[in-house]
Amino acid sequence: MADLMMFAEIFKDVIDLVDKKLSASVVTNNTTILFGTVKNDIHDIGKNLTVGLLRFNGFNVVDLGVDISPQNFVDATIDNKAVLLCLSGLVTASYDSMRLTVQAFLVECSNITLAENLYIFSDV
Ligand code: B12
Repeated sequence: MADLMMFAEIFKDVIDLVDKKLSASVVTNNTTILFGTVKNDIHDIGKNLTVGLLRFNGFNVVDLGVDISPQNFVDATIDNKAVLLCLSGLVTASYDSMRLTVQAFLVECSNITLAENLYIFSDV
């Protein structure tokens, strides 16, 4: 566990450094991916790894952080015109949060303008 936490800290610092060096120039397409760990979950090592790798491969990734509510995901998807939503979560409680997040999109879709094709991926 200690080794994993240490790795996560180092990886995050490396990503920050590379991000600063490459800045926006590494973004090679306009596809916006929204990423976040769902409500009631604070695990983010795997999320940060995946976000970093997507950014290195030219995607514009908006990382919302951890413990994100369904409504926050909906609002951020609209604000950022995201076409891909990635939900991360490791604890059992995150199953419910993911379900509620997808439900929130189904409810909101009927009265707001979402990206025409929104794809939702989850980690579970
Ligand atoms: C590190 C860790 C922690 C750290 C988290 C640090 C951090 N900043 O993330 C700390 C110590 C804080 C922690 C806290 C807790 N933890 Co914890 N934790 C772990 C541990 C050991 C490793 C998880 C990890 O980071 N793995 C490494 C990463 C690289 O792998 P990954 O997350 O799977 O990510 C990969 C993929 O999933 C993918 N990915 C990630 N997101 C997404 C999204 C999409 C869309 C896609 C496609 C892919 C993708 O990318 C990664 C690259 O391959 C696991 C046990 C385990 N072996 O998994 C327990 C574990 C997840 N924790 C657990 C628990 C219970 C907790 C606590 C509730 C403990 C407590 N009582 O306080 C709290 C959580 C509180 C909360 N509300 O969230 C349980 C969950 C059990 C359950 N069924 O609910 C586990 C399974 C341990 C266990 N066996 O009991 N934890």
